[in-house]
Amino acid sequence: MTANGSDTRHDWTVEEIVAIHESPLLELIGRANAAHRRHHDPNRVQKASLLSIKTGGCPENCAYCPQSAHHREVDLTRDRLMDPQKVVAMAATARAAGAERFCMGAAWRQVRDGDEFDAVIEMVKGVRALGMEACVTLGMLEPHQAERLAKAGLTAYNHNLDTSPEFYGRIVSTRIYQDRLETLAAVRATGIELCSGGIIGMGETVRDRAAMLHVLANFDPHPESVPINALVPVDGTPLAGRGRVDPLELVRMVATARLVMPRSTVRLSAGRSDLDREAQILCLVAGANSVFYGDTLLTTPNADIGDDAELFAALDRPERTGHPTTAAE
Ligand code: SAM
Ligand code: DTB
Ligand code: SF4
Repeated sequence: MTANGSDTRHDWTVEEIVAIHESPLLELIGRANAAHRRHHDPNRVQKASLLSIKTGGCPENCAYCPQSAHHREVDLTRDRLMDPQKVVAMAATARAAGAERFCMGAAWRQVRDGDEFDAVIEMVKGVRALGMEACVTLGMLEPHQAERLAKAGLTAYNHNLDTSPEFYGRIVSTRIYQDRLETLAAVRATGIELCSGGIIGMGETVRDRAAMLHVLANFDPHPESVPINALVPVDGTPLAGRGRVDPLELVRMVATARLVMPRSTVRLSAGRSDLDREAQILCLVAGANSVFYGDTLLTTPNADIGDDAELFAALDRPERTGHPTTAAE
């Protein structure tokens, strides 16, 4: 807590964040849950739906990403920008399935003015007209492009820092960390919410994880939305051989993000398909309050819809899950 009693700080040090991350697990989860309950409804988990509106062929060389044109061995079908009407129809279907937020991703290095950007603007307007939150992730943006997205009613712009400034060069060499920060600044200047987080499991250290959270937590205000992804290792990418992360590492990362950015929406993002129901619930107890819902993330499989139905039923009322309770009948 600060002197004025607030637990929202912008002056964290990396050492403090490492110490939080490395604290005894039960204490960490307990503290994170208390922070979560101070600022959020503990029973509310927002469902967001994700759609790849333009797939593959990206000129950037992000080592984790199946959509990079540099990773020729990846088995992925490239796809041109989708038709806005089709995108909005898919958003309506996602809304009917319970999604409140619709996130659209394009495998672009940066936005270019012209027909394709005009089409994205149409998508944003269409999604907003459905009464849903709209988020897009389109790569780097210039201030005037951020302004156009704001005018179209965009709720949030996703642009992940992915890892620490120190480790970043090991993951991407076609752009620098400063490029990411400049896009985030351009977005923030328009009043669009920031959605920015990262990936664990790429070979980074705990200090790198803490250093990424440090950059995010020193934004004032904090990013409204912080996605925490576990690497989905994809064949043909340089990180294909990395094992899956231990679910408890994800719990620690979520809890640490919750403690250093207590008011933000922490999204349990890629990698959920490898977590059993109980590991996901631990992440929710540790402060995650949103998940991506639906068959696929951008190009890789997401958690199974049937499993998610069971997860949400279990969170709601135990007797609906079909698992008998131990209480006397
Ligand atoms: N091209 C844009 C950009 O990089 O900002 C937007 C799309 S990009 C696919 C969005 C985010 O997806 C990346 O920043 C990264 O965090 C995440 N991502 C991509 N591939 C992933 C993977 N294999 N495992 C986990 N997260 C991944
Ligand atoms: C984010 O942080 N994770 C989502 C969303 N923002 C765009 C993307 C995850 C992508 C996982 C790999 C894939 O499906 O291509
Ligand atoms: Fe391109 Fe984004 Fe994938 Fe990097 S993460 S290769 S910028 S689509």
